[in-house]
Amino acid sequence: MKSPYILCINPWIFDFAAYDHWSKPLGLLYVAAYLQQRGVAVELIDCLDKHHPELLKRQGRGEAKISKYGIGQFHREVVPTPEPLRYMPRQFARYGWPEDIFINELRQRPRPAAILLTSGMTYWYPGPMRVAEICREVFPGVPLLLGGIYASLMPEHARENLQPDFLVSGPGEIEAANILADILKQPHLREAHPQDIDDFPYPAFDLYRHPDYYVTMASRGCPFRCTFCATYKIDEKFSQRRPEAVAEELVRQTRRYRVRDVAFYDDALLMQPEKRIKPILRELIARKQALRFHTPNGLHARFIDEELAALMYASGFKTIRLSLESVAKERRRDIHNKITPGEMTRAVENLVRAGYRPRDLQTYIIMGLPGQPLEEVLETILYANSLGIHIRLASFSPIPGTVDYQRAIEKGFLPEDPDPLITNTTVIPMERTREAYERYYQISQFTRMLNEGLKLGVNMLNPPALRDELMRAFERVKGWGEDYK
Ligand code: B12
Ligand code: SF4
Repeated sequence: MKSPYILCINPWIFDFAAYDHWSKPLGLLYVAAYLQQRGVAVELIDCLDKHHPELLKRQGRGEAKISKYGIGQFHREVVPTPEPLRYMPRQFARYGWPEDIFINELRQRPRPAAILLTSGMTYWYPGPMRVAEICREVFPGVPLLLGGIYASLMPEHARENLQPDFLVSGPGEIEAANILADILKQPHLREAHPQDIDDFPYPAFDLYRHPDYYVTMASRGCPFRCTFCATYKIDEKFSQRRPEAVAEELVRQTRRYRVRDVAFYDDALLMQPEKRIKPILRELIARKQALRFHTPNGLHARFIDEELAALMYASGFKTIRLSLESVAKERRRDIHNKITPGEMTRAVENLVRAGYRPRDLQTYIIMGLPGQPLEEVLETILYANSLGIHIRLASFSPIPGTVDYQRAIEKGFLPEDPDPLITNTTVIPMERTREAYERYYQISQFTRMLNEGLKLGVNMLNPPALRDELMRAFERVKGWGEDYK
């Protein structure tokens, strides 16, 4: 290892639930790659890495258990539930390595010149907070730079609770290089920053001992402004990369890391389809790449015409999540008219014509917005179920700076200055009572039942179908009570 070097850290997740759905600290990997490109030696500690040899030893495994398409469970240890969440009838856990594995990882390294700590969801702040505490103990005096989503959305809270030496809000490549220019006394790090999004390097997956999949972005930001979304606060402007550059990256990087699965983190991957996504997919098909694509973030279904659906099928899109949010007219107008039920139906028809089964497709439905009636959620669920597609309920997580955050405060659902912990998506924070939680829990169980029915080839809401398969599905529903403690 060259000296001096920079240590990048992806912290634990503290939550009721967490799963590796192509979950990588992509922002930190972009920052790391940018520094590497400028000659800085960089190391990574990812507390969520499932391949750590000591973790595997303790789990009694020779190798990490990886499911279909490269995803899998994080190591989980139950921890005391923080005070504001005690009423929740679920166990709180730390996801990722046991703490001592992390401390040993730090201790066996030479002292870094700086630590670059990233942060995810705002309500996951206990993770970066604990990492910051430990880093200060093991490496006192080493400058700590904090960036990422929590740092971008709640900079004041982060400053107060983590006390980083530097906090970067928003895109971090250039900012981090400028700060490190002084720390490392390398003035060249301030110079020649690219203007074009395609001149930034690929994310530094070389820092992983064993990548199970690759993650990238073909664009940054989003041109929409949905009332519950804070994307505009993280990336103010919407920019898309050149299709040739994206296709080249996918070919090169998946060969380099020997992976077939690729997740796109874009907020608006399908915008301007003729100029962007279609040429990317045509190029990949022409180059005969046997890749599998996943879009954990929702897609704008209105752009999926017959041609795009066919290209998605031919190029290997396997996980397709379409943003629906709500069928209610007023809601749709309010959250930005980004999709109508008619457009959703057409997108599903096009995808089915291209070769997908409806149950291969998934849709996001939002629930728990301030003042949103439960009937609206149920109506949307019924509509999505009539299309035969898998439903993913996304419960509202109020984010500072958004219209719905303000509304939640005005309607008295949220205090003026809430602990971000109570904005956790699992909490259904609008009415913080066990009864409210149970109502929403029932909706989610109902949805699971519909989804389970689709897997069995049964539409649960179609009475003639209520036969043996339905009874089998009910048996499985009973089993789900297990995680409701
Ligand atoms: C991909 C994504 C997901 C993925 C998974 C992400 C993951 N890593 O696990 C999936 C689809 C699973 C997901 C789920 C959810 N998400 Co989401 N997601 C995103 C998204 C689109 C991109 C995040 C990302 O990685 N960006 C890519 C990189 C390049 O950006 P970045 O991390 O910000 O990094 C840059 C800077 O921050 C900085 N930086 C980063 N680290 C560091 C470190 C240092 C030291 C420095 C200097 C700089 C720096 O530099 C980087 C490069 O410029 C964001 C929106 C957005 N545009 O950010 C929402 C977002 C983070 N998600 C959000 C929400 C609401 C959710 C859900 C709650 C939705 C729901 N209701 O179910 C769930 C929660 C899941 C859970 N388990 O709790 C919110 C934030 C919520 C919050 N309270 O924090 C966001 C902001 C979108 C929104 N609606 O406003 N999400
Ligand atoms: S379309 Fe998606 S990313 Fe864009 S503002 Fe709406 S919710 Fe956010």
